[in-house]
Amino acid sequence: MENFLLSFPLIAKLATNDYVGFTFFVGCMAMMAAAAFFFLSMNSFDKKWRTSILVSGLITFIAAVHYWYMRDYWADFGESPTFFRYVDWILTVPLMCVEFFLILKVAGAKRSLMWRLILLSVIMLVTGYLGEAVYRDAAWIWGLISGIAYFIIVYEIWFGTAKKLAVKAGGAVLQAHKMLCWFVLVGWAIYPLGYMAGTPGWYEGLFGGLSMDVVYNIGDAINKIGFGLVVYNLAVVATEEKA
Ligand SMILES: *C/C=C(C)/C=C/C=C(C)/C=C/C1=C(C)CCCC1(C)C
Repeated sequence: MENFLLSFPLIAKLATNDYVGFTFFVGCMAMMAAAAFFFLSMNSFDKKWRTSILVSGLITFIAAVHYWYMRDYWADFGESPTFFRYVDWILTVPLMCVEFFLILKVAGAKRSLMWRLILLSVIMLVTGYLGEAVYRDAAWIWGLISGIAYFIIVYEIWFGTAKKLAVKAGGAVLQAHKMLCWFVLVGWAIYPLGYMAGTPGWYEGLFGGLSMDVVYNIGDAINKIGFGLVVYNLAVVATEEKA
């Protein structure tokens, strides 16, 4: 009996040198903790900010669930859980676009701004998926198209309508917007590096030593939790100012 159970273990063994598996494991825990933190703190804020904090919670919660699956997938098959990865992103990245809209609503942000950002993020991710999973031989072309969509997002929030609204709102909202802009410019730039490390192309070898999944996992932890904390901080400051 004992031997029988041992041949069908319920949990996969994590080798001590499995850095990828380790980052999936820790990433999962970090996302769970962050989600609990955002959900539980939600009601201590002024009504106006609750939806923003709720969305921070949803982003990390959705990621936690996907990390649970990705951790398993990696442990069982030892390969990148590309499908789960992109399902996670296609849900969470648009929600990050919603965050921009929500904090800029005080300055009169329109839904069209939100939909524009969401559409760009979907283009960025779908083309990335095509390059990474479907047309790997042409990965650099799909990566380039994805990168263009990414740059338009960066332009929009740094210099476009979103920026103008942030300036109009001023104060804590402008500060938070600036921080989120930095996350998108620097934090999100981590992903194309992972992509180049994990797909074939002229850039091969440039990032050869890096593991795509480790890069993506670090990017996710920084961006999803960091983004949420910026919004959390805004809610704290704005609620205090009012009190
Ligand atoms: C929580 C997940 C986040 C914030 C994921 C963001 C993903 C990106 C910014 C991905 C960008 C890519 C490019 C700009 C080019 C190569 C393909 C991608 C999809 C990795």
